[in-house]
Amino acid sequence: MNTQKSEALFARAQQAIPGGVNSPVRAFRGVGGVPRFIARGHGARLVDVDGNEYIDYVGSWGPLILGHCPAPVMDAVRAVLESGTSFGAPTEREIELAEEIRSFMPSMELVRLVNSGTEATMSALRVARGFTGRDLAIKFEGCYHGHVDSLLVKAGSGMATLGIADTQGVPQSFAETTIALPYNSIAAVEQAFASHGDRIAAVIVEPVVGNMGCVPPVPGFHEALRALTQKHGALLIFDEVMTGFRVSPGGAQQLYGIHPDLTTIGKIGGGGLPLAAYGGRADILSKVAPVGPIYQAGTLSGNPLAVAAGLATLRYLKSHPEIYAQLEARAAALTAHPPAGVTVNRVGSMFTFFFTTQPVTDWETAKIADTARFKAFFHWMLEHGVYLAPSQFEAGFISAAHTADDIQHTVQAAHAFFDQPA
Ligand code: HOZ
Repeated sequence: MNTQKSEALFARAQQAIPGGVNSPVRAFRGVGGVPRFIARGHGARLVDVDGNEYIDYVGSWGPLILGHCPAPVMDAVRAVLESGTSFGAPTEREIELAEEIRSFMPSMELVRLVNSGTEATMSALRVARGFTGRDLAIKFEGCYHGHVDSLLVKAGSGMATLGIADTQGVPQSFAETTIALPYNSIAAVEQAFASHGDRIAAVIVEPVVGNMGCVPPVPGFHEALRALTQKHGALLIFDEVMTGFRVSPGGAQQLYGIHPDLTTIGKIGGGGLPLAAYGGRADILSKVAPVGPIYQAGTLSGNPLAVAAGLATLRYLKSHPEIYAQLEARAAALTAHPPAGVTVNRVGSMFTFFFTTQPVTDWETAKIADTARFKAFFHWMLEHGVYLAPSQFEAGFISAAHTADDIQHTVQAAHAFFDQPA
């Protein structure tokens, strides 16, 4: 496979951009080699600058549930483009998007639009602290909620991939506001509440983890979080940046029947443009400025192009509910027969092939995966035209643009890897 142009661009990028990338997970550090510089995408395909084409299971790390360049989204963005790119003043479509989000997730009684998942979780946590008057937050090891200072404790995604246990640059006093517990351990949460119950503002959780690879909740986990937070006067924050509109139209909260106090969304909600949101109970969101004393703001919040893309995506999903059955079928076909030595985790169209024989239920069980073997697998798949996330500790995503043939090609390529003589 010719990668000359990517190689040249990567060398040049490193002279101008830290590590040559604008987000660490893009740098292929977990797998080695040269990241592919992308020229364009169409449907389920990515094309790099050397003209190599790949079936894309990254989907911009989750947003592209309709694939690359879906006509309804492209048309919607084109239609608003000529009216102006930013006003810093309210527009009617922002209301429409907030209403649309609420129709998918009724727990989001009031919704504030922001620009990124990080902003959404940062703001939700501030609101939880402001509302409860408490400082501590429980998060789970291997979950990643963006690069919010106090949430970068035992975080997944790029932190897990790069082996950065606790980032520098976060004051100790910020990190001390976070209690990091093993995912899926109800006992650990009970114990934390028993010790610090009256100081805990919130529990923030990826209701299906995507950021240590895909790790589903065990039965009863979310119910326990709901009950314990309610009992102790803390708020339950579902970080649905990845799962929102993905694992079901109404996200994980619909799938598991949980009513969180606050929710963060992003990715699909922005239709591939920079948009995210936080929202939840009206009595809590009513404490946010300008109605209340908790401050949060943004020049580009509710950006017209991003709002148009998000709205078009959500409306398309709403008018084509059959997409979810198709995603389920394609994902089931992709993950049906994992090779020996591989554990597959999947919820809807989120999946991870873990290179371990043990069930993966938390960071302790995820991190024992054979990352050297994953690395060989990743490059094999790339050579065979399949673009997976360049880390063992990330989820893969299927879009409505993936065909049965795409899945078959991917399965065949994967099995060919495992069929090689040792
Ligand atoms: N949540 C995504 C990765 N797990 C974000 C992508 C990024 O960090 O660039």
